[in-house]
Amino acid sequence: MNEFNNAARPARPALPSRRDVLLCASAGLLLGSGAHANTPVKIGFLVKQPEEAWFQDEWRFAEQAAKEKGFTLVKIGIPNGEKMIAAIDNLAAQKAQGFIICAPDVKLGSAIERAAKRHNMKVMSVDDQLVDGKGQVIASIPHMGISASEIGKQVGVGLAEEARKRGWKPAETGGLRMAFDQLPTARDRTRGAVDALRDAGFAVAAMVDAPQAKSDTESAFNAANIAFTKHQFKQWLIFGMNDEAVLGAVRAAEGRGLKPEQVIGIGIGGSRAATNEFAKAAVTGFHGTILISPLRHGYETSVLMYEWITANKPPPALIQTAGMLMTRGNQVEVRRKMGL
Ligand code: FCA
Repeated sequence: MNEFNNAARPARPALPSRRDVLLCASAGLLLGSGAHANTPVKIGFLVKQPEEAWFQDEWRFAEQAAKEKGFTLVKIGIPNGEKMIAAIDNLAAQKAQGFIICAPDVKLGSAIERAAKRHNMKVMSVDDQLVDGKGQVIASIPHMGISASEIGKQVGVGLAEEARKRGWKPAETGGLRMAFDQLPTARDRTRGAVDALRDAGFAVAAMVDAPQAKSDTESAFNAANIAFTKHQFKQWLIFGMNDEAVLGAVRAAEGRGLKPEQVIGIGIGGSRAATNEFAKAAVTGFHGTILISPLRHGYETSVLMYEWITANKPPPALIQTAGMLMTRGNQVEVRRKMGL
């Protein structure tokens, strides 16, 4: 028996009372087809990497929305496709009316849309936009993601500025792109950084790709180690899809004896992974991060889903959020400006 079948549900008389009927009728007018006034709202929030600080922050802000609006939030980690489908089925068994998802693989998009339809649940994606079998974006699933190439460009501009401040010569500088190209947002972010470095006139001697097997710090560490073995430069600019990618590469650089003065790494995220690094007594090669908003991605998506369920108001098809360069020096001010 499914554990969720036991979820608390209000006891109901077999026949609806006159009051229930009236409530139903007015709720039908107010809420459209999606929800019933007496039915508690339940929303799933499914993320691919629950161990990552970014996703924990997203969940924390989603909880805040749940508390404010009075709905139940069901958080489930979905590291692979099998767990993901099981999680969606569980949500349906628990009578959730909708869910927000950052899928373990964006190519699962059509399967996700089918599962949601089958269970009559609403679905919105967050962070990673879903694609169909042909790799086309599924525009019928509302999405909130970061403006990937813009944020990548901010990384590139930040790197070029810091390199100039340090008086680095482009001919002695390598650019390390931590690559995770199977994920479109990761590809767009890192390509944006490459473009900006070029536009900023800081043409490094070589742009080296370090392909990560997975999107975590350990895979980034391994990928960067291979790149550092193959290519030697006096100093390095390091960038990637997120803070974990850049931190892995910075650790690999340290392991190979590169000093913090020889490394400028700028990540994307700005959650605990980055701020822990800034809190270290000694400066490291992790120079900065583009702070993005777990508040918007966690709280706002949850409120949008809640309004879709209760007021039949669908979310905008696409929301792209912005970021700001955060370093050791300006972190307090930047967090405040981003409302965090
Ligand atoms: C992707 C990445 C995360 C985070 C998020 C906004 O899902 O995997 O690390 O950067 O986008």
